[in-house]
Amino acid sequence: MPEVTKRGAFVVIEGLDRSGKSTQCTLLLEQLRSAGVDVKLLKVPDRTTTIGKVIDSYLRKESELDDRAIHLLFSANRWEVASSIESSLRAGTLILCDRYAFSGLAFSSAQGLPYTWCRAPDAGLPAPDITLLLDVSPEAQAKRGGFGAERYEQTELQERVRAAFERVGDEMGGGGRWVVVDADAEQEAVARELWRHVEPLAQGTDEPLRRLWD
Ligand code: 2DT
Ligand code: MG
Repeated sequence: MPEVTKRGAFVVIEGLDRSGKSTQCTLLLEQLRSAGVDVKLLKVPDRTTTIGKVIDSYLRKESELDDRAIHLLFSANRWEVASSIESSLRAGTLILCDRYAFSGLAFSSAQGLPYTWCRAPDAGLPAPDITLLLDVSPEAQAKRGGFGAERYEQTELQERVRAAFERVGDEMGGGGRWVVVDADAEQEAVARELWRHVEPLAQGTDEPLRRLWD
């Protein structure tokens, strides 16, 4: 009988702009690697694919698209990597993903698209074992200096996105799969908090892989 091995865990980091999300992903990646964990870092949107290039041009305001059309492209950009996420997890690799379907839900519903409509195209994607939301207050966001020039990088919309993330979190419920982390704290404190949640999953999990939105 072959030895039964654990699959890799699927860890998602979500957050607003200026929440320190990308920095924390890099720190977490380094910490996992130095603990000897086989880990892959993904970023969505992946701006390098054919669909990703259309998304990139839209985000940089070089093109215009209907809100629903861009929402579906963001989702398609996740479906492009869904099977490779799944095979990596089955091979025992931990997948660390910078943003995921929750960003799609939060940003598009904050633009006024119906929430249930926004959920639909991501149904069936591999579900994370844990999602860590880096929650930054508007005050801390402002203190960290100006937003960039991309679409969505403006205070009023970010406040609506923050409220939308709160709704997503409420619907994800308890059970430790959705964790809000205070991202106003010092970088090292945030990193320690993330590690506290990720370390128990670092060596893999026996849990069956779930799908959104189960
Ligand atoms: P980055 O700054 O992290 O590259 O994100 N977004 C992202 C959506 O509107 N829908 C989605 O499905 C995803 C994944 C968040 C670029 C911007 O794109 C937004 C910020
Ligand atoms: Mg950005």
